[in-house]
Amino acid sequence: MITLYGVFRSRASRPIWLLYELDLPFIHVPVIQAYRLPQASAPDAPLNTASPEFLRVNPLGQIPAFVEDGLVLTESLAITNHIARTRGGALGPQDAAEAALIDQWTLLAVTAIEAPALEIMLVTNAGGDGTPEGQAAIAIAAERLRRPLQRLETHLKAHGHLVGGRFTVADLNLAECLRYAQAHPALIGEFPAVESWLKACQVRPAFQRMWAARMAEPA
Ligand SMILES: N[C@@H](CCC(=O)N[C@@H](CS)C(=O)NCC(=O)O)C(=O)O
Repeated sequence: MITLYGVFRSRASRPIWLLYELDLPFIHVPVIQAYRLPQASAPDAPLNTASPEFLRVNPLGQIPAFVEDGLVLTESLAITNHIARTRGGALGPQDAAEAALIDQWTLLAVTAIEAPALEIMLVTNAGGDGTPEGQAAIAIAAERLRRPLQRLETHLKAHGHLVGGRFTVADLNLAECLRYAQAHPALIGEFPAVESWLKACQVRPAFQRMWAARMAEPA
């Protein structure tokens, strides 16, 4: 049985979305980020990323973490790709070429998309879009995203999805990294194929289920 550590309001959303897609049972341990707690080391603090018990699972002190049959994985997209490869059905690779393409889009997601998209979300959530410094930071992050987004736009216009003309774990991985940039709707609107693909990913019942659970969790 899979054990997945991490609250919904974290990158645990990625494997949880996939587990819901595949209807796979798992034990969910809602470990929370230590920095979100007033006193992570207090005796009555909930299980968190600085708890000794969790550090025995992931010494890096980050969520998500995945444990199954002695295999421990502590990178969200390594977790999704492993699940997809081993029991993903149509959401996983059907041959070596698809496996390579899924790796390619996953790596693009984490190297070219995630950091600037996250910057946009963090600055916006902190109210920085109302200050000149914040606006400048958002403009720089948006500019960093335009080249990979143009690459995606061209690909999605031609193929509809990232790999194999169907929804796969590659779409899930990339949609989750790009989600942070939705705090800048005008930027996403510059790329209509990306915008409608993202919408299609996020209306999937498994995403909606994950999102409802996330929204129900205290902020
Ligand atoms: N590259 C890692 C990043 C994991 C990560 O940064 N997790 C955050 C929550 S989304 C965390 O645990 N932060 C707590 C900390 O770094 O102290 C992944 O994708 O799994």
